[in-house]
Parts: sequence; structure tokens; C-alpha cells
Amino acid sequence: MATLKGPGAPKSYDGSGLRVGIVHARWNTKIINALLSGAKKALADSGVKEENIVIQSVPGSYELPFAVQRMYASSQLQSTALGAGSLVSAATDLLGGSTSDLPSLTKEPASKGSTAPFDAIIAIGVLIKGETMHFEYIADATSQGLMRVQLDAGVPVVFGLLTVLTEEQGLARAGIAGAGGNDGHNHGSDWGSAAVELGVKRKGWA
Ligand code: DLZ
Repeated sequence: MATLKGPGAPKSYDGSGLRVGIVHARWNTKIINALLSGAKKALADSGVKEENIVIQSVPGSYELPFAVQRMYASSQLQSTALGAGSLVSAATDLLGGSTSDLPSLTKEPASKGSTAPFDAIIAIGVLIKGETMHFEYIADATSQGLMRVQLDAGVPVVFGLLTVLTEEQGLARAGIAGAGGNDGHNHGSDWGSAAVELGVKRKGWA
């Protein structure tokens, strides 16, 4: 049945060629963990390979924009360094030399995953309103920061920041059974799907 809320009829995108980053805050861990699971499941359901999902954590939501920015920049650097490393290796092979003294960044990483820059990054945080103005400041700064990073870097940053009035509302939006107003829907799942859709579309918008 069609509903008013949510991203509309689901369309599936093939995420098998994508590399996706997730950065999550640790405040309100129970809700965060459920949202993270929902996001990971949606990525896997769209074909994103486990080895191409990189997860980092930060203390609180306020740290998310900086972490996303550095994570993306370092993935670009790693990709460039490895590309340069292959060229140096090929040139050294041609000259009959050795690459064993090259800086470690130019060597193949231990992971079997892709070394391409991230196609999308999901930022996950849960802000629960307290009695002071902290909530408003952090919510505003984090939202603005995440938007700025995605436009400056040209990489989709999925807005996985829940801003709720009570813990109960947070639990409900993470699909945790028994929470008030819970329809079983996990918003993390929408964020995983959004990352795949934007990651795939961005390749065509390059
Ligand atoms: C300080 C703070 C407060 C009051 N509430 C939350 C919250 O509900 N969710 C969250 O993710 N982080 C919270 N923080 C921590 C800040 O985001 C940040 O980690 C600290 O101010 C250190 O920069």
C-alpha cells in the first residue's frame, strides 16, 4: 500500500560495483547499532560486497562532518597513491629494478576490497533533545557540515542523523520492536538504499 511518508516505491539499483563508507556516532548506542544494521542489510541486499563497506565510528554526531570529509579525502589519496604505485611498479619492472623500498602507501593493501574512492558515505547519528540548547546547536552544525562536505567533495553523503525528542522515538525509528509508534520500519535501511541509488547515479553524473 502506498504511504505518504518515505522515499516512495522502492526501485532496486545494482550496488555490486560500489564502495561505500559508513561513519557512525556512538552516543545512544542501542539505537545506533540498530540503524547501522539496517543500513548494512540494505547495502548487502543491493549487492554491495562486504569488503567494500568501510565502517568508522566517532564519539558523537558533532564529529560526523569532519570524519566524513577525512574518510573521503583519504580514500581519494589511497586510490591515487595505489595508481601511482602501479605505474612505478610497471616502470621499475621494465628497468629490471625492485619496488621493495617504495613507501608503504604505494603497496597493495591487505584488504581484498576495492581501493577506489568511496561512491557514497552514510553518516549516522542520534540526537535526543535534552533540557539545554545542546541539541539545537549540534543538530544545526552537523546538518550544515554534512551538506557542506557532500557539495565541496562531490560525493553523496547520506543524512542518517535522527533528531528526536525522546529515546522512545529513536527506538521506533530504528525499527526496534516494542518502541512507541513503531511500525517495524528501520530508517537505516532507507539510508543504505539511498547510498546505493546515489552512488550508482553519480557515476553517470561524473
Ligand atoms: C554533548 C552531546 C549531547 C548532549 N548529546 C548528544 C546526542 O544526543 N547525540 C550525539 O551523537 N552526541 C551528543 N553529544 C556529543 C557531541 O555530539 C560531541 O561528541 C561532543 O560535543 C564533543 O565534540
